[in-house]
Amino acid sequence: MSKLKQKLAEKIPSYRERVTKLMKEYGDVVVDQVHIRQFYGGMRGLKCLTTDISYLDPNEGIRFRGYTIPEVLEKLPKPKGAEMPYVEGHFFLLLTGEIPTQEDIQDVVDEFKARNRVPHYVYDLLREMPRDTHPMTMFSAAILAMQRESVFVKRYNEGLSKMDYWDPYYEDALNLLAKLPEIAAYIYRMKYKADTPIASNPELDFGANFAHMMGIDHPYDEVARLYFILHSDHESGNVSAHTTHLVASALSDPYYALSAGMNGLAGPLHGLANQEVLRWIQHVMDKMGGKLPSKEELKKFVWDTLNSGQVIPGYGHAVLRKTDPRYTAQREFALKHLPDDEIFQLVSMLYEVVPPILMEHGKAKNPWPNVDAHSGVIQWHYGVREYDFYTVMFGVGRAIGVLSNIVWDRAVGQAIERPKSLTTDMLEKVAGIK
Ligand code: FCX
Repeated sequence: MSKLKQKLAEKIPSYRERVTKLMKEYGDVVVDQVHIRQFYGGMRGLKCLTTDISYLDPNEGIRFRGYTIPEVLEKLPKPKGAEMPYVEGHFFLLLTGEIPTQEDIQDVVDEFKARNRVPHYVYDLLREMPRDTHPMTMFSAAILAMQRESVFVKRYNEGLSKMDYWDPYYEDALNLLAKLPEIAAYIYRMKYKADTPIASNPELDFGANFAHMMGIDHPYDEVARLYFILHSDHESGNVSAHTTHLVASALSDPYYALSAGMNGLAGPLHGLANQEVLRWIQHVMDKMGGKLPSKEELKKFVWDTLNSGQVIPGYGHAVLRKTDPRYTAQREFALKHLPDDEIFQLVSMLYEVVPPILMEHGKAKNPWPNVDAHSGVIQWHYGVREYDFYTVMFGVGRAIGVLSNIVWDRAVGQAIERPKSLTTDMLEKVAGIK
């Protein structure tokens, strides 16, 4: 058994005891109330899910296993000479709650390398799909196509104890995760670079190998590590995390669950938001004849967008009530590596212009930027200009968090999800108008 799996196995019994105690002795304790506005408002803010992988404080932003983004970027081991940590180490942290040592890291890097060969039928499937298929559709289909490889299904059909479900889930999660960089890069090179795939380099770590297979030089390896870590998890209630958790709750294997989660990530109000940001920025630059607008001109663009009934993409958030620390981390990278990039300068101007306007406009509960407001500008700078593809990279990162979550869901015995629905009549009776 690998050190990572061993460490995970050691952590599970005490968590099981805590969950059993909560369920057996405190199961009837009331945590939250449900209001009629939440029946139609996306259950906004309803406390009804649990995860230890990450927590999103509205005023502080995300913490991964209790660590802030700056702490994660500082404490996680880095490849020799690198600025950003191993993505494999972040997976170790999310799965076990511990910062891995350099020795732990090599074990995880080797685990991923041993599992990263993509079955040929995946490429056959992708090549048969019409070339203009959205890359997220290709990505989700590629994940689902590998469902036949599920260790969980095999072991479940052999009669597996429910106490051990987490074990084959772990195997499926690593087998799947290790293959995502190559699948994503293959889709990119097939769709956008004249079908010129670049073979995986077994010497490289997860992030560096992705950059290599995309055909982009240093420091894009650092961009890839940062991007995957920042997008890995955002507690349990966002669409991609909740969908993966929900589908897995029926004991669908990680392949079915992740593919479903990616389908949710493909929505314009969720993962596709980062490409909407770039599309809007290109629109601004086109209107300005390719030169930077003045602050006054930019303010007019923002008001025109709002007055036409559209959202300013990349700003606002269902939970956050401050600038997304994932935005800040990207801004710090851009200040160091691409300070003179024109699109970065426009994104910086937006950071000054948009929040006061959204506050004056008065609708958005959160006038500050989220991760999407910055992720595209760095990709664009390093030559990834096909913004339809950005959400695929978001999906590779998000897989790290949602797969860690469903391994733990099985470990603590999360039941099949089954909330109750009411009819409109019933709600009207509760409201006292019937
Ligand atoms: N521009 C204009 N209007 C905005 C706005 C913006 N940036 N943000 C919110 N509003 C509007 C809403 O449209 C809504 O108007 P309505 O009442 O007419 O519908 C009103 O303000 C109240 O919305 P609010 O409750 O503040 O925000 P929502 O929860 O409705 O979420 C956005 C608003 C647009 C941000 C929503 O689509 C969203 O949260 N999308 C996810 C984007 C995102 O967070 N991406 C990163 C991924 C995620 F963080 C993750 O990692 O999982």
